[in-house]
Amino acid sequence: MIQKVLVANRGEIAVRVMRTCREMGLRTVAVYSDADRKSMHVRYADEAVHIGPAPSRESYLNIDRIIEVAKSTGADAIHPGYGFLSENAGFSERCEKEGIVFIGPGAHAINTMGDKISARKTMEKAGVPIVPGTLDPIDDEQKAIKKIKEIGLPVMIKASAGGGGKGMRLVHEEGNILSAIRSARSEASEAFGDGSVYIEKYITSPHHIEFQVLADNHGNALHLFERECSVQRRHQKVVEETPSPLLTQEVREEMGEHAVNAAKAVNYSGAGTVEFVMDDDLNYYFLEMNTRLQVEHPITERVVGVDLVKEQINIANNKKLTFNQKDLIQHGHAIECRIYAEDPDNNFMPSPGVIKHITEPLGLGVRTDGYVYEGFEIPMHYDPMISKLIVWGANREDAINRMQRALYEYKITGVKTSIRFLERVMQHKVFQSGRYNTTFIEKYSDDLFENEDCSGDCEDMAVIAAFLDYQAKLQKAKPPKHGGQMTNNWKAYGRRRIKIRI
Ligand code: MV4
Repeated sequence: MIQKVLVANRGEIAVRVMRTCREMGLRTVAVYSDADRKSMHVRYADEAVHIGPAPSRESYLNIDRIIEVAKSTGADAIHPGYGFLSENAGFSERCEKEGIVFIGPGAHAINTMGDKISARKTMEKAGVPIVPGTLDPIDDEQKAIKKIKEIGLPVMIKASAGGGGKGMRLVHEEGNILSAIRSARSEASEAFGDGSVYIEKYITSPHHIEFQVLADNHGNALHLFERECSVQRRHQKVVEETPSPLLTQEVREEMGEHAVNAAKAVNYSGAGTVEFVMDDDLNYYFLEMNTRLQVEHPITERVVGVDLVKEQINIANNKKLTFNQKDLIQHGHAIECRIYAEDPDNNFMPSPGVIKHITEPLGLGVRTDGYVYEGFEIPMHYDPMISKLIVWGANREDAINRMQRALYEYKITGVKTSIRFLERVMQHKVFQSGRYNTTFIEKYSDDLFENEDCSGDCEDMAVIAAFLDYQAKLQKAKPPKHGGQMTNNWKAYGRRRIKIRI
């Protein structure tokens, strides 16, 4: 049985994993780079070991060093979190070889799902609907053109080794087929060392719906329903919710069964996510499987009432799942907003820096998974996500209202954040209607981003800008106690729903 877990990650997910370890009575080991000496995960762990310089290649991706630390600290298991080594089949295998439990699936599942062509073949065999297209890499350009004419334009050329949008080319016109194939191929060779590409019919304006699955090492697999992840920008998710406002109970059950079959087809172990694209008529197709715990896992935890990290650890201990599919129901509604240290009104430019003040929302139905504190400097070397705000409500409307309340309470100064942008998403009629797809942010960018054109609001804006300027001057002269100096500014922002640029 696992006694001590090394968490091969940083930031909020490292803290998240260690919280469950603490509840389960397990000892924890943090690893950290030069840039993370003062990171929360280092303080939270029972022990922390420095593993190298800031660049992840030399620290959080350094397999030899991480294994060495597991051995020197006597950790008997490694949790990889998400990103970094979490979907590295070689790392999973290496852990096994070294007699360390990898809290995640085996190399076979990671490899099969990591290669999109082998994933499509495996899903086809398992009866999981895949996007119409090819099941083999393109080896002859003329045959590819013929095939694309059969499928019908538009199509996507995708890298087999890709995922998350890399090595993808959309083709609308016959004349662009060859250049799309060639550029996807060269981008894939460059990025993944594998230039294999294949063809898929393009699903226009799709919804992104994913299913959480759990599978133990005794042949039991089940799903924990869906997450709707269509609010995204450039393949970066921004808001996730569950249940999906789009699904019917019938389609939900059908997709859930397919997700379980996908997991079984690769002899999956642990927590995984099966991604689908869906059109407005609820036609859905397998896209890929993520063989890790995902960023947005907490909304599932809240609505289904399961600690996914605890399940991962129990499964890694070869325990059987303690519940059946029919034991699981979706209770109420949960939404997650990702809070980034970036400026949404300046093309989401990362805004690293020192957190000057932070007040996190609390109260009924609110969870924050974060890792920063006052005085902490957000390193520029890693993903700029500061925290995740997760709320629960008895129904979707209550959850949206609660999210707006929580975003109102959230105060961070020192770095720019996406909080105000998220408030605009929550207030948007199309988001509130539940009838949005992956084109939402782009399509409604005029409503969601601040811009120079403030039309009728110009006068209000000038008044408030002057007020804020006056406040700023006051603060410089006499800094108030408790860092509460921004309160009035936030109220001014929050109550006047106008576009303002200072
Ligand atoms: C697609 C698609 C439409 N048709 N494939 C984007 C990331 C990668 N996981 C696959 N992606 C897509 N593949 C076909 N055949 C649309 C997307 C897509 C998308 C998918 C999920 C979530 C957000 C997205 C945003 C744009 C495009």
